[in-house]
Amino acid sequence: MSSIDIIKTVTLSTFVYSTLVTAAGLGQWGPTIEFPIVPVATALLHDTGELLVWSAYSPSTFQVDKAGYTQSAVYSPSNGTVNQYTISNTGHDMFCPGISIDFNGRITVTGGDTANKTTIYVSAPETWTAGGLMNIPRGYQSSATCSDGRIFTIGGSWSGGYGGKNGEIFNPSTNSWSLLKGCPVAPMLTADAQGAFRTDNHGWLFGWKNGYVLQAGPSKAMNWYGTSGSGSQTAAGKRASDPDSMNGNAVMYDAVAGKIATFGGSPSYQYSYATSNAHIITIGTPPAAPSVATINNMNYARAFANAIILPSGSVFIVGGQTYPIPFSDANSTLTPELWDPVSTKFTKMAVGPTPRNYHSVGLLMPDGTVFSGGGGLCGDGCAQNHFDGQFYSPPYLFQADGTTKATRPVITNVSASTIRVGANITVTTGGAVSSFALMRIGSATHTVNTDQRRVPLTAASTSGFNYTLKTPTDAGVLLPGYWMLFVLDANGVPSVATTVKITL
Ligand SMILES: *[C@@H]1O[C@H](CO)[C@@H](O)[C@H](O)[C@H]1NC(C)=O
Ligand SMILES: *[C@@H]1O[C@H](CO)[C@@H](O)[C@H](O)[C@H]1NC(C)=O
Ligand SMILES: *[C@@H]1O[C@H](CO)[C@@H](O)[C@H](O)[C@H]1NC(C)=O
Ligand SMILES: *[C@@H]1O[C@H](CO)[C@@H](O)[C@H](O)[C@H]1NC(C)=O
Ligand SMILES: *[C@@H]1O[C@H](CO)[C@@H](O)[C@H](O)[C@H]1NC(C)=O
Ligand SMILES: CC(=O)N[C@H]1CO[C@H](CO)[C@@H](O)[C@@H]1O
Ligand SMILES: [Cu+2]
Repeated sequence: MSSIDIIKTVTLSTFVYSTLVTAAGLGQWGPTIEFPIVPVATALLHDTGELLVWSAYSPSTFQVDKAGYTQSAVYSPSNGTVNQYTISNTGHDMFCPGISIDFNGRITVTGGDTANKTTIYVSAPETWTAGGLMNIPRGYQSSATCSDGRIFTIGGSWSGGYGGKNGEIFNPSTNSWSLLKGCPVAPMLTADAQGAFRTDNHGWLFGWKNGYVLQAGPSKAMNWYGTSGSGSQTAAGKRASDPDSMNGNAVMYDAVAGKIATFGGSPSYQYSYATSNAHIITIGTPPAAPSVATINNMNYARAFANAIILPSGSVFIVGGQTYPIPFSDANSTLTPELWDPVSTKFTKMAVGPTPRNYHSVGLLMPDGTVFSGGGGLCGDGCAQNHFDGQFYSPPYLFQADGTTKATRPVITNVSASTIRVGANITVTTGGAVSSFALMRIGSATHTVNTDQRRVPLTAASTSGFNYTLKTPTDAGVLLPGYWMLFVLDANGVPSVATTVKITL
């Protein structure tokens, strides 16, 4: 079987916009979309706007080292079609991996059930290709694309043995990994009740200036990892009094200002009370320590939630449990909330019908909606398997009554489809608009999405409905790769995005 033979095509009969009526200001959930697998991991395909999802060797269960292939599916928002595939040619079961999207939009998936492999999704022509083996086998590591285009990873004792999962870096141009002896994992370990198996899981990593990566959690301690030469590590302080916050979320909602928001998590991976804590971390020139502000708490405690940055700068926080237990839907937080970066307040949104906990995902779509899906992978017949997802429409897509769709601003032209870091972009719109944002195309699994990032843009000059926007000059801020360009009107209603490629 080739890497991408279609197994089955399903066109959904439910491809209609939800007519659910919700109160003003809460947003709206669309219909439930069924998948042939549990969507445990996901990435947006930059060329088609389709949603790629995958599980393990099986649609519904997993086993480390059981088999070298992965079940996947692609959902096409334009017509509601789901195509199911088996990815077999790289011998990699990509369950519980690290994911990073590189400067060329290649979705780089590392470790997991097959702990030493790297498999890369390439579009046009779409194919999965083998990357070099990691020096250290890993599962539950995180990875981050760096300002020079290489991909850093650290942690990951869920598979491939316990402990010693120090940093290494992948060079896409040589297709190979190199250990960074100056990047020890020890400073970023949590004090998890399950010990080494858990202490290095799901690092909150952010590629930043000069090849540095900020590790902002989930440990109490934050660190800068430098990736030049043989690597470096510098302690970066603590998130105020936040405890270890495993399976919490951290999102760079304003890269221009160096702003990261963090939400929830629990001291241990499981059987540990989640917090509702929230912080703003402000980063500057590494390795200077960030500043940290403790802000008002979320309405709910959460671990295993997903946090999705919207083009407006608000963050949609969905799912999770107040007391995290893998493969359980007890204590689910079904009410999502929207965080406003200006007031720093959290507002409860429309209740979602399905628990989204361990092994759930969330992702921003080019139409400004949010995909929320998955959860489970606990064997055939397990009630916590959620073979489905829904698109949530935030309040910014509605008029004040909360049900009538808002008229959206329209992008009629963008001056170039490829833009160098620091160059101007001229965007032409169908009418007056007020703000602009680049949103990096995301990937998600296990609460981690190190690809998503928001870069607000300001107009350097305006002529009619032609807006010339300045872009940041540092590749650590505007990480090259594929980004969605949104314009927003005076009411904060976003356009549908135009995808552009940012290059060095
Ligand atoms: C649905 O759209 C995708 C592209 O987004 C296309 O490849 C596929 O053939 C379409 N399927 C049907 C049944 O129209
Ligand atoms: C990679 O991992 C597989 C099993 O997970 C193992 O059989 C193989 O020997 C490993 N390869 C190397 C080079 O370590
Ligand atoms: C639209 O943008 C393209 C580049 O993407 C440019 O070549 C073209 O001149 C623009 N057209 C108009 C009408 O502005
Ligand atoms: C961006 O546009 C502004 C306003 O038109 C201009 O002053 C500036 O020189 C441009 N910058 C670049 C890098 O082209
Ligand atoms: C906007 O730009 C287009 C080319 O992209 C040009 O034809 C048009 O005259 C410009 N309009 C104004 C008001 O500058
Ligand atoms: C903190 C909390 O709500 N814990 C509950 C989680 O669910 C179990 C099983 O339903 C309850 O026994 C706990 O009280
Ligand atoms: Cu997992």
